[in-house]
Amino acid sequence: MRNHILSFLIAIAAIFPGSAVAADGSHLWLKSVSNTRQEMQPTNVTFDRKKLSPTLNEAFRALKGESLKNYDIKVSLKGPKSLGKEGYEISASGNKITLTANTDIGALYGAYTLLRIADSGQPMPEELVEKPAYDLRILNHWDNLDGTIERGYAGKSLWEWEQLPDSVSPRYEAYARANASIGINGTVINNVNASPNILSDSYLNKIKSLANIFRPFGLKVYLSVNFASPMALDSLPTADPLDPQVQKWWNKKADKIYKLIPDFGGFLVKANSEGQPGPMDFGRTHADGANMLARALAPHKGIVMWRSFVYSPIDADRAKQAYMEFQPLDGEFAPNVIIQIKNGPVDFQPREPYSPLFGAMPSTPKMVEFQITQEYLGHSNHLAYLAPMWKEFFEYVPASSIKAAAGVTNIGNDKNWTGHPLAQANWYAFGRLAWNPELTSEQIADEWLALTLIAPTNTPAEIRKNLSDMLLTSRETVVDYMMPLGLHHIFAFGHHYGPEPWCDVPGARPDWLPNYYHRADSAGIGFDRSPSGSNAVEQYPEPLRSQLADMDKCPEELLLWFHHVPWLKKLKSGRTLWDEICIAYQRGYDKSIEYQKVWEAAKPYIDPEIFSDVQQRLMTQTRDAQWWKDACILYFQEFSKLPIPSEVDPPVHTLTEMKNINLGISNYESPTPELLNRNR
Ligand code: BDP
Repeated sequence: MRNHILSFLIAIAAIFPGSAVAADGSHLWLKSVSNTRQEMQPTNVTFDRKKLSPTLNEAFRALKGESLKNYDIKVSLKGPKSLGKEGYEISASGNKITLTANTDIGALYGAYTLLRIADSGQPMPEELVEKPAYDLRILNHWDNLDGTIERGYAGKSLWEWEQLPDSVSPRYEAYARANASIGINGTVINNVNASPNILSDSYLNKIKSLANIFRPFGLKVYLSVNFASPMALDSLPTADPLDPQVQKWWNKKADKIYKLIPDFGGFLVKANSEGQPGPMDFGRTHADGANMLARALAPHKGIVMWRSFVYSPIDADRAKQAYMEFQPLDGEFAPNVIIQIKNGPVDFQPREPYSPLFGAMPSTPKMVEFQITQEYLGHSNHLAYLAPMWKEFFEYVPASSIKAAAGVTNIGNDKNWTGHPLAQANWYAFGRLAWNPELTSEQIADEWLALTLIAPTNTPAEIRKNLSDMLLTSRETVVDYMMPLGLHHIFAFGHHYGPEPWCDVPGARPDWLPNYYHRADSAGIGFDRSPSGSNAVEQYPEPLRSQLADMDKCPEELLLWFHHVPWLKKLKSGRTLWDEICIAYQRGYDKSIEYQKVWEAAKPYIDPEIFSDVQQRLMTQTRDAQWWKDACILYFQEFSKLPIPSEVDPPVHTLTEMKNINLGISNYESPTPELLNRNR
């Protein structure tokens, strides 16, 4: 009997990589980091240093990983200057590997790379030289001090503020390690809708203890700050950035922070946006506000990330507003200010064109803000692998034209960190792309699959290929069943989960309501942003501007973003717009069913707990895809008055049923499967 159990366990271990550790997703892609600290006895890993820093000790742990045990690894900290602060060089011949870096953190990044290569079953490269594309690769947590997370769908905040600084969760270190292993080197730990209290002495002491844990992993702490903090915390009569008392307050605050956290990174600011205070409350500009904070941080080498997510109605088209507010300020910002711009001009929609602001401020450092958490992509109920979306951005915005990349994280205190087990791939992909935007979505998906879900050596190639295709097509699938052909923002009010193209909330800002965006009427559908409409295309450079402005040349995936198109307009396929819309909803729905089949076929190779978790979520996704399809087709049909094409399944719900769905959840909650069941 014992033998049977033993051989069963061995068989399991062969199927599930690293299954000596819990297969609940908590280890992310790092199942095989060793617990060994540097030993006195001879080892296959040696350093050209006697004493290892905490960072090098971490490198040691990575290099002692099971899959590297047959290699003889030498680490040298005498690398060429050209490797910079974070780069490394790997050379391998037979079972001998040399890892060279200038710095401890460079060696740590190299160590994780070696582990990744070995763990994912790739061949050791003879020569590999790596340097990150950006000096700053940073996560943005939208975590509130009460433990809730704005737009978070994986539990509560990781930060246990009540217990800090005296007691620290082991997850803080695991979090830092996971980030370092994919090259992330900064974290803004609190919500951009920032509580002034984050800058109070009591919180700064708690943050210090987090920073101490993150430091060996090269992960710097940054804070979102409330622009009116001097008024809220110390009753100053104003937060006017040109007032010397206000400047003094921030200078003192910065000095205090750096005393506690000498390598503190800097501030992230959401100002004069969605009710947040800012310099414009005092008749000043974004540049006045950002530069005042920049002056306080400059002596300590800190930076200000100033967000451009603003949309005061200075034009009838929300998509134009950030550009209009910021472009005139080009060149006015201090050198340690970076403007943080969302990838698209509106707000993290399933598909947006790139924000034209990226091309409009040549004399200002800029960084992109991606959203990893799936606020507008089915929360943690839907599969949407986002690397293809971010790669699409880089097709338009040269990676070299920006200075940094930020990702609004999808991490919470759920055991598996991200709610949907496959959403871990998005955290992973963000880190990998911020390090190297040249990587392909496929490379990253395959790496992640091999490191987490499936053991390459035991999983048939066809299964691996189907899982990889499932990830790679998943974002387009969501676009298809939610908002095809450039439709955008037709979500339910507030929680942004399901469809509500009909939504009308008396008194709400018009640009928070779907019909502001889809503009369906008897003539057609879509937002005319061509010269005959809002002329938002004007903000794009030629020749793209003319292409976008022309209904016949505009990329079809963005058609309804830029044009109000007649229902019967013939598209490239030869079909009418109406038919294409219906077919896209069908295609998205069909794909969601295909994913269930792909998943089912992979069952023998996937850990059972993860298998059934994902299976449940894929079922929810299909149900939601049906909801989106029926709701949108039936609603838009009221305007088009055209029949649903024969290749599209007839709706299974009535429009009235769809309109009656009321999830009864707040802005920041995600509906549970039970709730979705009850409602349909
Ligand atoms: C929107 C979110 C809102 C955020 C805002 C922001 O709905 O919760 O506060 O973006 O980025 O997407 O500031």
